[in-house]
Formats: sequence, structure tokens, C-alpha cells
Amino acid sequence: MTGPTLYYAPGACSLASHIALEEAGAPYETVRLNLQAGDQRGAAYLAINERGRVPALVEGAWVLTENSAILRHVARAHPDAGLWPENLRGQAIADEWLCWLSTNHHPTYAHIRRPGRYATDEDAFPGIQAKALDTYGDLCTMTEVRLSNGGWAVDGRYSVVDPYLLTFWTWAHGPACRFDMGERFPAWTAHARAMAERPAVRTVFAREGLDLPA
Ligand SMILES: N[C@@H](CCC(=O)N[C@@H](CS)C(=O)NCC(=O)O)C(=O)O
Repeated sequence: MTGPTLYYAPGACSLASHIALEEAGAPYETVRLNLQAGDQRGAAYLAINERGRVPALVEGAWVLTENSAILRHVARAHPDAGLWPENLRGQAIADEWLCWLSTNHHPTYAHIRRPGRYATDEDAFPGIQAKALDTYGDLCTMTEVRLSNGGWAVDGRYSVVDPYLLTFWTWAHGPACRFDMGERFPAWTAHARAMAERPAVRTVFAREGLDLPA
């Protein structure tokens, strides 16, 4: 078996699952989708993930979607890679992080990038985007507070939470938000810079054509 196949789009939320697979150190393959071109809504991809979103992880005839599920699955499938906390409370905190990020940061950011999901009246888009930008900043502040002790997110040990955090850092830093990350979120930025030192992160950023946090 050649390992699972990850369907991803450069710089999208699938970045977290992509890094986790690379960190796991086992064989896997990737298929790149162009979201701007609408690949996610093409018949070929809808046959894999009828929700029309990335990421999707395919193992034979089995398909798993949702970053938080894929991250947990990859970590548990490769226990030797140490990507999931060993103790019960560490696991609970890792789950807390994955839930926090997937149910707060992700949908808030979607209001900035894809306001058409939330209103049909295009005149309403700027207001939705401006409020969502504020809210995304507030969420980033709450994340910064939790990272303020420094180091990796859970118990000071690297886990799949860390690449998920990096994904939302890149979005906050990127053209849709342009937050001054070092100034507003110094602990999270130190975390992003530490991520940028990891070989797996460098490999994945190069494959996706992204700039590493500096
Ligand atoms: N709840 C899903 C959300 C996945 C999602 O929204 N992915 C975005 C990229 S970040 C996507 O595929 N968007 C394409 C579209 O909306 O057409 C997860 O956490 O994995």
C-alpha cells in the first residue's frame, strides 16, 4: 500500500492535515485542487467528497473529511510519531484546541473570504467582512493568551494542534487580514517561527508554494 492520499489546496485549511501527514513520516500522496478554478465543485472531486471542500483523506475506499478528524486520525494512526498527547488531560486539551479553532477561527475567517455564503445582498458584504475581521482579531487575541507561556500548544510537546494553529496564523498574517502579527500576537508569532524551523513544515510549505513565517 502506498499510503493515503490527501486532497488539498495551497494555503487552505488543508495545510494543517498536510503538515501532520508529513510529520507522521509514513508514505502518503497528495492531489492539489485549485479552489479558484472550482476544482472542488467538479464531478471528479464531488465523487470523493460530496461536500466540495478540502481537505479529504482517502485510504482505499475510505474517505475522511474535516481537519480536526483528520488530524486526530493521522496522529493516532502513527503513535510512534508522538503527534497526540499521551495523558488523558493532554488529550482533552488537544481536543479543546481543535474544537476551538475549527468552530471559531475557521467560520469567522470564512465570513471575510466568502461573504456570499452568509448573505445574498452584495451590498451587505463589506459590513459582514469588517465585523468578521474584528471578530477574527478578537479570536486571535484569545489564542495568543493561551499561547503566552510559550512553546508548543499542549503540555510543551509538539502535537497535531500546532500545525492547525500555524494555518490560522498564516491566514491572520495574509492578505485578507494583514494583522501585524509580531506586534499584536508575539507568542503566537514565536510559535509560527518555531514551526518554520521544522523540516516537515518546510517541505509542505515548499510543496504548496507558500512563504514561511519570518
Ligand atoms: N469544516 C471543514 C471546512 C473545510 C473548508 O471549508 N475548506 C475550505 C478551504 S479552507 C474549502 O474547501 N473551500 C472551498 C469552497 O468553499 O468552495 C474542515 O474543518 O475541514
